[in-house]
Amino acid sequence: MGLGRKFVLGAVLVVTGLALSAGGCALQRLPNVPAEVTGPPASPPVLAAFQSDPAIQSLSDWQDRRAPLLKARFQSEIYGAMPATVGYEIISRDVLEKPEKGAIGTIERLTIALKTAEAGPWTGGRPVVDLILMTPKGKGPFPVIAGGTFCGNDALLPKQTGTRTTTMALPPECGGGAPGFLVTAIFGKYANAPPWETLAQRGYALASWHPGDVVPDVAEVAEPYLAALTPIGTPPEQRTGAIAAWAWTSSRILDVLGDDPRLDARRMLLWGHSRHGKAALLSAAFDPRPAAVWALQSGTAGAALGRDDVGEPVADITRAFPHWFAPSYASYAAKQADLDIDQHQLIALLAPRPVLIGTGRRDQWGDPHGSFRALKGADPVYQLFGQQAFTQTKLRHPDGKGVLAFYMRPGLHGIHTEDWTEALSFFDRTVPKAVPNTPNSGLKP
Ligand code: GTR
Repeated sequence: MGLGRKFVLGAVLVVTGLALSAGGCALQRLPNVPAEVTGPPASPPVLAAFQSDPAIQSLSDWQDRRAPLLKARFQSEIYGAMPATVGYEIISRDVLEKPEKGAIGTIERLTIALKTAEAGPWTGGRPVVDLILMTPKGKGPFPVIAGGTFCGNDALLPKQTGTRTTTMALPPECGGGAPGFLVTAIFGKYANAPPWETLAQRGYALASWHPGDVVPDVAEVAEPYLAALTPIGTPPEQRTGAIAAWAWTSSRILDVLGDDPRLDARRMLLWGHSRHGKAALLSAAFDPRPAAVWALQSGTAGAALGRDDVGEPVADITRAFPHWFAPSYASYAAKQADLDIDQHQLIALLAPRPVLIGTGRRDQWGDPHGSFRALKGADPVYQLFGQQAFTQTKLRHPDGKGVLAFYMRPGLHGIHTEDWTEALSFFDRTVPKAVPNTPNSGLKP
């Protein structure tokens, strides 16, 4: 290496180091949220009369009347219309790593075309999703942990660095090619890629895809993709938002995973961080197949209550990310309390399936307390299904009892070792080790 290049490299390292320590110190000064739960209970009470629907007295009242009403309301007021389910086609399947001696399992790349009701601006007219599927060695069918990646799947494939796995526009957070070490220094060791080897050792398969292959996470370019996914006849203020499109994408991926005999279709577990946590919750609210969900720091329009003015306001989220939502959501910007639904009702739509909500003590924007109270607010519906009540009172770790669980780890917004440790022990505890071909009791929605 010439002297000039050494100098440039040195300068880059020094500037990066300074930026990281300045940014890191500033962030570490963000105050902790209180150690005890604060704030009012979720409203409206989940079983109370809602609009013209009388109070819920039984499980069938919930399933037949209230759940469809809430689904309609979440679409019209927050997320926009869910796209129509049409089907998928596997265009290619490449084995990137075989379970040879020493290898921990098989790594495959699938290219999947999603059929849509209408042709759209995607190359070839329909969305094409890059899916990386990692299956452990040994005899399945394996439970599979499925979730979206922020910036494409490149970081999942350390041996293939340099491959650009998406051709879609990426948001600025993806750094326009910023070195992976910068991203992981700020957002945690697992910001870009789940700990695949640990998962494999624990007997889980991993499915990761890039939701931005369907709707790019860039407000300036997302609209034509959203328009193409919006069912014909939908009022303009309810056009499909990107979170709904990504939730729909999760369901299409579950179509693929559910058809794979190496995977256990009754143990497909959805997870997501932040915006993808919002999408994971929404997806499972509309799709009975995810057997459990882990939403990490999903915040506003995720697990956090929105009517209490704590955490990220509707005004901010709809200004920064107008493409994520139905245009109608922005009309609540100055009057959040006027929205007659809240996120505990979304979580309740997942009942009786296990839900783990993860938060960070310094992530005020993600509203840990509002997320805890949302679980509490959803709990009466879980009890209707005969599930053990959500009795957790401490924020730090789940109490290891019910299927609703919460944790708050130290630190900021990101994905760290502790998050995966909490998630795996939750999945180990709540998702039965199914014997192939026996009914997976307790998990059926
Ligand atoms: C933030 C946004 C949050 C959260 C987060 C993320 O900028 O305000 O709602 O979704 O992005 O996805 O990382």
